[in-house]
Amino acid sequence: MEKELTIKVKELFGKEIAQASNEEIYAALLSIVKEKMQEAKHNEGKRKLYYISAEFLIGKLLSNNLINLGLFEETREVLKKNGKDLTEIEEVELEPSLGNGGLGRLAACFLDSIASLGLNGDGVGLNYHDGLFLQKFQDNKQQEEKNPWITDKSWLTRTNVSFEVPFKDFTLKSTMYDIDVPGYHSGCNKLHLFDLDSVDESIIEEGIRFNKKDIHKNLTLFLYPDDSDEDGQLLRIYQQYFMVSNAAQLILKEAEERGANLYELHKHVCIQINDTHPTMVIPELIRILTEEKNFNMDTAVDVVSKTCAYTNHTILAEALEKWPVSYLEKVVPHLVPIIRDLDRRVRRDFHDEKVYIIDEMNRVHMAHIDIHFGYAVNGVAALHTQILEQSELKPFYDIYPEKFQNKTNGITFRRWLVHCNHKLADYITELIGPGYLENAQELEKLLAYKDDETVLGKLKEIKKEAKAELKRYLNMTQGAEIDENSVFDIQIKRLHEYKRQQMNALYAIYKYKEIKKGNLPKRPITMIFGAKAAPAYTIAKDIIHLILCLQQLIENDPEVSPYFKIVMVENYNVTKAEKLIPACDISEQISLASKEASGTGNMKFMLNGAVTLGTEDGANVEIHELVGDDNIYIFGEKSEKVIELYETGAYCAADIYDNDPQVEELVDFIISKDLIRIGDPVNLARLYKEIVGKDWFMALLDVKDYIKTKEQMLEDYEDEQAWAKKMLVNIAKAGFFSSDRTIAEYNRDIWHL
Ligand code: 26V
Repeated sequence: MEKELTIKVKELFGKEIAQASNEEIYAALLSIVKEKMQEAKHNEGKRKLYYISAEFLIGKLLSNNLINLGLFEETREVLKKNGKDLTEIEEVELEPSLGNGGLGRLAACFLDSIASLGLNGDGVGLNYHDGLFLQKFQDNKQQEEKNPWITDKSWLTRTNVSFEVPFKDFTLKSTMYDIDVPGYHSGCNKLHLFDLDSVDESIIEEGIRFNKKDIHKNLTLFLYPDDSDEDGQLLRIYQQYFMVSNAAQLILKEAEERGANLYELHKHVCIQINDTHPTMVIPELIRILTEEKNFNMDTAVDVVSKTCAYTNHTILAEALEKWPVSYLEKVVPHLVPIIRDLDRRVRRDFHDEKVYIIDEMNRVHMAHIDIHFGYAVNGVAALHTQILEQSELKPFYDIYPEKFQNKTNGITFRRWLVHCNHKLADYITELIGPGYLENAQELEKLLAYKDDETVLGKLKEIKKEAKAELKRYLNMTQGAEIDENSVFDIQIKRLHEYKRQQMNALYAIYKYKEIKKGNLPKRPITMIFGAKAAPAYTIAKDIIHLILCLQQLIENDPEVSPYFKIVMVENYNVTKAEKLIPACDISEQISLASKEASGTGNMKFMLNGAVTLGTEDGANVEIHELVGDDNIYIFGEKSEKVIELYETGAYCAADIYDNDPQVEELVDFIISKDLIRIGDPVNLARLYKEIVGKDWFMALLDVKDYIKTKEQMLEDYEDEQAWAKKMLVNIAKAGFFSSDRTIAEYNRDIWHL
């Protein structure tokens, strides 16, 4: 690397490494790494996977690519020798914001594992210019700003591949950009991101407002543009069809280039439909095969059904896509006859309106297309799949039990351990060798050190360093002052009522009041939040407002601030997650049981030695089984009970509020004089009303058990040795959650590459 970097820096900037700026070194490294990846062999195989996803939350790529290419250490040394710091050079890179949260990050972890396992599989998505908005806090409220990330020096490579995508009123010509995806010590795959040359960032007005009707200029501008009105929903349909029409054309082109007989497409291709966003790939493929390749309808339906598989990522009704037929008519009228035909087939074969594709309100249920006309359906954690089979998708499970499978999510250890916490990774390697990086189950070898004081001491030391590092980072990025000797209690994830940040805020109110009463904690507590709220999601924004107001209230109260602190991290993203996760003591995974399909943050925290405080939800259930009762803190009602409460409508937040003075006191604080003085009475009152009057995600149901369990956890934290042992067990048992395991299972049971 030394020689290459020297030559490159000289060639590009006429300088020596030591004289070059961080920007120049970044540019040189980017160029070297891109060249290496372009030279690398693409993974091969008769059957090729296309992972189609509206989101790929890939994060910054420099370090990760260096790690996977086996060049990380070497590069760091060369830079160090020349007085440079790789961490500082990484700051130059802008984070692509091509995803919202778990679903997009999962897609990115999967690409890493697919490449690392040497499998022939590419990602297909869209090249959003501004991706997800940039979050700013102003007057204790979230403001959204545009978030451009594409510069002339990026990981994107423009290709010559281009397709015509037909819409009702016009045809658009796409451009395909590629990002290389190097496997860990293995071949290289690609992420194909489709774009439109006419997209124009200058149409963005203040904040993230733009003309939603100007499709030529706005198509790939934003990820998930606000769809609270019809124009926004139409734009989503434009985006989705643009994505899948390009994908379908690419897939057929590549299959034909490889000499595939399209009547046997399924032997050469498999398509993973990541949530319902790419569902239109099914009718689009059928359309192309029948219109352009002379297939009859039955054969086209048969071939496509044997090619596509669907992953479900949520049971939340409001997140399950249902497009009005009239909207599809406005954007992609040529797909409507095909969708109607698919619906007729379903009605011919089954006489249960719950499984129809088009409902009585003339809405197309996208998931229903995937389930009927795909060959596999999977949930993303054991509990989630069980809920799909037994309640949410039961009518489908009764028809196609053989299609349903579980594939518990995973995370790539290359990013979520080696890159973000190399001190811990190095120490693990010192103890058990590097084998765990290719076979994560080897982490269990750490259990041999469960009672080894030196090892436990070292784990604590590494955690403490990560906490000090986070302290520096938060100070530098947002001027926060935190105490590395306090307990770090962290909840970082999208803001949603089902994730129950509001319940965590009620804990903060509880703690504030306790301290005011003189019940001081044994050790200071730092509560850290990070979360973006969808721009049109009012209550989510009100919850952010509450947290920010509490942060200010505590900060300015000298009676409380020495013992308790809240920090809400601005613009939470992958880069920030990489700094926060290694420093965490208590990992908050407190969704209402049954609602969090899996969660993947829970896995990242565990791998980095945090202890989970969670409900029996999503993958928490599997974490619990793996680490045992002693190494996780579980509270709250179980999913069966919650599902029953929804079915019977028996939950009433106001009853709890009226009958429990402690709960009443906490909730009332939201509209107390203390908070109204700081915050906006409209927002706070609206949130108060929502919690007392509705509380759809049942924060009040679990809040007391939650407080009790967190208090127990804080007490147990004081037994440092016992706590360090919990850390060790969590790390040792995290191997199951490697996305290499997940991908091996997808391949074994669904893809057969
Ligand atoms: C989407 C929406 C959009 C409209 C408003 C409400 C709402 C609520 C939830 C969602 C989630 C969409 C799908 C999703 O991101 N699921 C996440 O997928 C992760 C990877 O499988 C999983 O770990 C998370 O538990 C799951 O929420």
